[in-house]
Amino acid sequence: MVMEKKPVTVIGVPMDLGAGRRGVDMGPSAIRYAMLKEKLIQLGYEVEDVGNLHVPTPETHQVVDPRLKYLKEIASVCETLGRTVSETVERGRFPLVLGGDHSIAIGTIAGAAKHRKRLGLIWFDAHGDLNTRETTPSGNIHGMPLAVSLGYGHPDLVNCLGFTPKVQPENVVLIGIRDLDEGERKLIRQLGIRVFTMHDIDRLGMGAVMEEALEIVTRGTDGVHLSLDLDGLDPKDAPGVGTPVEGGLTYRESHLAMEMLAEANVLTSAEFVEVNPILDNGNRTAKVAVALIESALGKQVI
Ligand code: NNH
Ligand code: MN
Ligand code: MN
Ligand code: MN
Repeated sequence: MVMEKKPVTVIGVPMDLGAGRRGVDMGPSAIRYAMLKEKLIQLGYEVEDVGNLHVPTPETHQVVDPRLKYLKEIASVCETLGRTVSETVERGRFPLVLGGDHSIAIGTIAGAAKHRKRLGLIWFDAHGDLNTRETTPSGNIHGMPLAVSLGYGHPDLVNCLGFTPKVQPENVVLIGIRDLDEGERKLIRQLGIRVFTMHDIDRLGMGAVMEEALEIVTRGTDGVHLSLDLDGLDPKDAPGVGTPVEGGLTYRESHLAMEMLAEANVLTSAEFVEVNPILDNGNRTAKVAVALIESALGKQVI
């Protein structure tokens, strides 16, 4: 079967207000420098790059609430991002968002969910990103976007684009998880979210994991969003991330997941986040991100 090739719109979000350290703001440039556009054109896509959204610099702003650092600034960027993603969908195009730290998922998912009756969500990450102001160990909003998209968190974040929740727990899967905070474990249990930890992936294999994941995110949905945090991969394969955690997905496991997503032909939007070229080794992590994007958009060996 030939995959439908919707024209792609690349949206850069040089956000680092949600992370504990600087450098992810250079993620969009690093991914572009790794030949993203050229590779997608080679794959047969029409590609439009709308450039980067404006994101304020942390040095020129102040932390008001240390448990929700840069709340106002992040909420405002996410609102703009949500509108940009939503307009991209309205124009019949596939939004491909480049981060930036993971707090931007609040905006991307708002824009993606706006036009769907029900959105499925695949969350690739070492972390759960299910913290709230009450449970966060860091005050960093990049540890909160999945909770926010499910309707839990500060109203300024939860009400992005004026509706909540964006996704239902029964259509959300987490993959690659190996570092959860206590409050996140509680929320997972309370909502009954399907979490594929590294332990599950070791036991079942990525093929079986993705088969079950695809069933969950497509059950009763009319669109699927992929939110991929590069720290889901093992630091050996993706060293340029702000919060590396040992024991992650291999290069091949993550590729297999992307290839199965492409085969299923269900993706309606995607984002690739947390690439930090300052901490990287020869732009390796951005190159991995581009290779994963190619696989998710249908690149095959033969
Ligand atoms: N769970 C921690 C926190 O809330 C770390 C989150 N860091 C991430 N998430 N990179 O993907 O701060
Ligand atoms: Mn994350
Ligand atoms: Mn993470
Ligand atoms: Mn942690």
